[in-house]
Amino acid sequence: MTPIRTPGFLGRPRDPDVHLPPGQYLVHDFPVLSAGPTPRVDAEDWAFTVTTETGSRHTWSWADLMALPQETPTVDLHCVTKWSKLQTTWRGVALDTILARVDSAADFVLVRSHGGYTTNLPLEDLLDGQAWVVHEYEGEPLAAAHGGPARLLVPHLYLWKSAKWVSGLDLLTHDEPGFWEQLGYHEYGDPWREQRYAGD
Ligand SMILES: Nc1nc2c(c(=O)[nH]1)N[C@H]1C(S)=C(S)[C@@H](COP(=O)(O)O)O[C@H]1N2
Ligand SMILES: [Mo]
Repeated sequence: MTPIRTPGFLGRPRDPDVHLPPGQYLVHDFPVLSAGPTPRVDAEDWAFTVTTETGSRHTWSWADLMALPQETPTVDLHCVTKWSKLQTTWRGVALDTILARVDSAADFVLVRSHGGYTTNLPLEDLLDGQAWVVHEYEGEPLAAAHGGPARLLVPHLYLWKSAKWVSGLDLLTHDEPGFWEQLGYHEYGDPWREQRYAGD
């Protein structure tokens, strides 16, 4: 399994404050933040489509996703609204695995969700064990409110990058702002550098 390199997971002291990026506070519940209604997507109908910069499309069904090697990352979550939740455990497939057979020279990604939500990030932030398409949370199927049947998990960036009800990726040669990024949130969103809004 790919080593997990999420800040706050490996080799850090036990003092909880050390795990908290600037301006964040700890929560022990799991808040739900959604910009619209929860789309109801059945696993049987779920599919994940990667479209490359040349227009070639690769699609994974739910069965395809389940047949890929699964990982169980334990990571910290940091929401731009200032709550952080430590040591959450998920199950899913690394983007390294999903993108291994996709030929692309793209540098940027626009992530797409059922319901129309989008978010953008550099392609390299999805690779090297930094991101997963997850379908279980703490040993249970992922609840619809938290993005079930499957969501993106990119824990080293603010949680708005972790698109719920994920439906695919557009691999792009240029950066294209997503939903919150168009509304003034930071294009990258590193919690350790407190990149909340454009210009931070
Ligand atoms: N599709 C979709 N994904 C989304 C959102 C959304 O509104 N729609 N909200 C984002 C934001 S702002 C946050 S903080 C997290 C919240 O995840 P949670 O509801 O599981 O806590 O989901 C992110 N992913
Ligand atoms: Mo958020």
